[in-house]
Amino acid sequence: MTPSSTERRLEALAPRLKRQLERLYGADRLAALWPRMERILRDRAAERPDALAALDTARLADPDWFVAPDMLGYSTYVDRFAGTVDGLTERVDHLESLGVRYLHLLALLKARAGDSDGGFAVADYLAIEPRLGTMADVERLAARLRAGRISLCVDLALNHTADDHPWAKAAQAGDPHYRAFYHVLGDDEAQAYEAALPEVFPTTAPGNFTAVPAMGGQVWTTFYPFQWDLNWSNPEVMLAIVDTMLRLANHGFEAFRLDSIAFLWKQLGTDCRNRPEAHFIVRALRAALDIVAPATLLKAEAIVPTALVPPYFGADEGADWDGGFEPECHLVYNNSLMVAGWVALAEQSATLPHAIVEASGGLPRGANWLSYARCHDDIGWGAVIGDLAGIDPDPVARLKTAARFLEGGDGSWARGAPFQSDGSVLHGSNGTMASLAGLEAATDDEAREMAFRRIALLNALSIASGGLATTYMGDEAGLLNDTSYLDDPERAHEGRWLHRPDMDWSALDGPAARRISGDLATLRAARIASGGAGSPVAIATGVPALLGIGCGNDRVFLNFSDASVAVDGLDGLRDRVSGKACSDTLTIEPWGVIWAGPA
Ligand code: OTU
Repeated sequence: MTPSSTERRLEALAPRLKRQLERLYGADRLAALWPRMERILRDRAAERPDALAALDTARLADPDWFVAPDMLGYSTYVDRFAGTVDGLTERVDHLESLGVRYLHLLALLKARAGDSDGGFAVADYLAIEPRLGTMADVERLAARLRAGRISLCVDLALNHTADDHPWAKAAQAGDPHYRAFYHVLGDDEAQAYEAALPEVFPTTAPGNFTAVPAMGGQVWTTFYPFQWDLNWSNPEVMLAIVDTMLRLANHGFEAFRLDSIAFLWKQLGTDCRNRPEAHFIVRALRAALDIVAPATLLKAEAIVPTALVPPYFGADEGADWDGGFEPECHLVYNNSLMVAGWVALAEQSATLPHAIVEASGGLPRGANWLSYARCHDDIGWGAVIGDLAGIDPDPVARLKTAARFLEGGDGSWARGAPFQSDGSVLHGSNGTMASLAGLEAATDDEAREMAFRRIALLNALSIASGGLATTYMGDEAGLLNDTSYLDDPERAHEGRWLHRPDMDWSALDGPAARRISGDLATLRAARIASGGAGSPVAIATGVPALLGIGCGNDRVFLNFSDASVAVDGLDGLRDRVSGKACSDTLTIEPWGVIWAGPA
């Protein structure tokens, strides 16, 4: 990087960054803060390796580079996939065979000793988990991936550190500088906040505070007691995290998954989620990244009600600001679409995904959804209550019915399990894609065929909706629920391990893997042929179980029912799934997909 290109970007984008910092910390504090921020930006820019600076230049010239029909992703724990980082480097060919262009590695950074919430209790943001390898190994992996046009993504869990992170340890040792990195409250104050706070893990980590004698009060712990929420109202946290993020970008990470990003700002009397200041923080991070490492993507993980999700792409700041649109994240998980797909499968109705596809349009330039059918977390049902409220007078009852079905209720082909509930309240459900879709329970060829179709149906929803469609490790092979976590005292309490099996490399040659991966390849090829990526378009079908999505030049129809349905008006088109010409009235088989494009 020539110093002048950083300086040019600094000059152009400093107003954006300053504006957000001023809103968060006030003009007085900004004056002292800014020279320190500038120093971090310049120092990290000076360290940026040439290969990454070249990527910056290339991507600035092509800001939509990741909104592409062939942009498919993969997400995995390193150890469960390949043991170590080096082991993973040797398996990149598997990712290439799937056409993956984006790889999200979970639990890569050094985690807390003992239970670490699957790596989401980070003990050192700048070190690799020692069991997995070293930063040098990761740099080699990143270079190998880059050569194969695969962007490496790492989690940045910015809401909390582990209780054994050096900052937390210094705080416990009485260092006032680091104590102020966290929220320490008196009992009454904590109780006053608690009154308006929901719980993320009500059964395994009830409440949002943990009494820590060494801290002399209640430490804010939204998730597990060993995950200490950072106090973002302290500008020192902002400086430390910007510096950390830019250092990681210089190691070759091309994307950051901003974990639990909705939780960053606390405000008494509110649920402390999705606060305006949380958005200002993300805008500040984005501006810093755009100055120093503009090749790098930000991805928001905001598992919140549908209507509150699009703001994580950014917003127009309005008349008092001539800067116009303030970007936040390039990518945002389309959690609601994922949830809606499973609801549709359970209730054999496309009503909910239709509503979510409609709500998913109109993306800004240089932005896309991250779409997916499953991930390492549970399927949390709450996010779509608002969408269903417009469709059903009792959305919670309706979602409970869908959840119970997927959890294996009477006569169900699904084999899931309730998460953080005994099944009587609405929270989340666990299970691998294959087990939830019916493969585990299938005892004959007919049932297996239906399970394969349901898996392809949800993969089609993810791919046809135009997002960066990401497969969770093992789902391409149809891996089933893994109950071995119950024998491990550190994991037995955490039901999400049910769907985090070890990769079964021998299964890749088996019939399930060949069928599922084959269907994935067909869908990928169809999307590439359609030219579609980015904002999805909902197509009304008039048939309750039939979802229609416009993808590029094509129209995709997904049959969410165990009965055949007919679709008209496709004469002259070709179905990219079967390869056959479409007749005027076409029958879509149970759980089938038709991807109709120009012949
Ligand atoms: C994220 O998820 C991670 O994906 C989880 O694996 C972590 O446990 C958690 O953060 C803490 O770091 O609330 O908005 O219900 O959906 O915990 C993000 C389970 C989150 C997840 C939820 C979550």
